[in-house]
Amino acid sequence: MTFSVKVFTLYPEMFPGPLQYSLVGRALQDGKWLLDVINIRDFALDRHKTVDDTVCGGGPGMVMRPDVVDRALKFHYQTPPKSLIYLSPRGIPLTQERVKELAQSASLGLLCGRFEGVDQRLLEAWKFEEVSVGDYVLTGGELPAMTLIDACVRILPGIVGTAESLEEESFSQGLLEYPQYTRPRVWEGREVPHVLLQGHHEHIRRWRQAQAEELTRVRRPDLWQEYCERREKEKGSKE
Ligand code: 9D3
Repeated sequence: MTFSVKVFTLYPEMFPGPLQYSLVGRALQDGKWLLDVINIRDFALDRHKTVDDTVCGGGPGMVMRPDVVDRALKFHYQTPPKSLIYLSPRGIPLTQERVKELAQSASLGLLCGRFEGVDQRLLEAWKFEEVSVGDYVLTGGELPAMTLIDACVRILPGIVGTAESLEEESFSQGLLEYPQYTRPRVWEGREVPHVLLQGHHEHIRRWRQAQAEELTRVRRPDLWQEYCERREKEKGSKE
């Protein structure tokens, strides 16, 4: 089964963009996933190709017209796909858990907003799920759509790197990654930590675990809290 993605956007030229490179780009070339980019402006009704209008009730900016976006969606779908997502700053934050679920779907429909966003009635009529990529403000949904696609495609079955990445994720136990080193052994006076050069695998494992825990505690108190709670529960269930 091929993972098929349709992207509805006012900036189709932005695609495939970064998605043509590296692992994800090779998989696209190899036909392991399909990308269909739809220019919403092609579905405008007037000779000026208008896609937006002023905000009802007043306020700054413009909103994408529901009738134009609806025509684009209807042309491509008889029935809405199971995963129809509007990338939106007020969406539910994207998580690896959700990415894993989305990567299982056969087809993914992504609507990228511009201006102040899309008319609410269109979102309700098509039962869009709203997804955000984080608490900062971007200029549109295209980069978030690419982010979501990249996250899904890298874990598709049969993509090189999948075996290691899934293993890595089960190993990481909700902690940030430990620091990595390569040669040369000394670079500009900085040495690779001694323990990594001794070949004592149990010592290496314990050092990496301690590093991961310390990084998580300092940088991500939210993850550290969850990790500590889960560790307590697992200890309890063993006794
Ligand atoms: C005045 C209110 N603004 C919301 C904070 C309006 C607004 C700003 C930016 C509406 C849309 C956008 C464009 N952003 C996206 O389309 C977007 C986004 C983001 O800005 N941050 C994180 N995730 C996402 S997903 C789509």
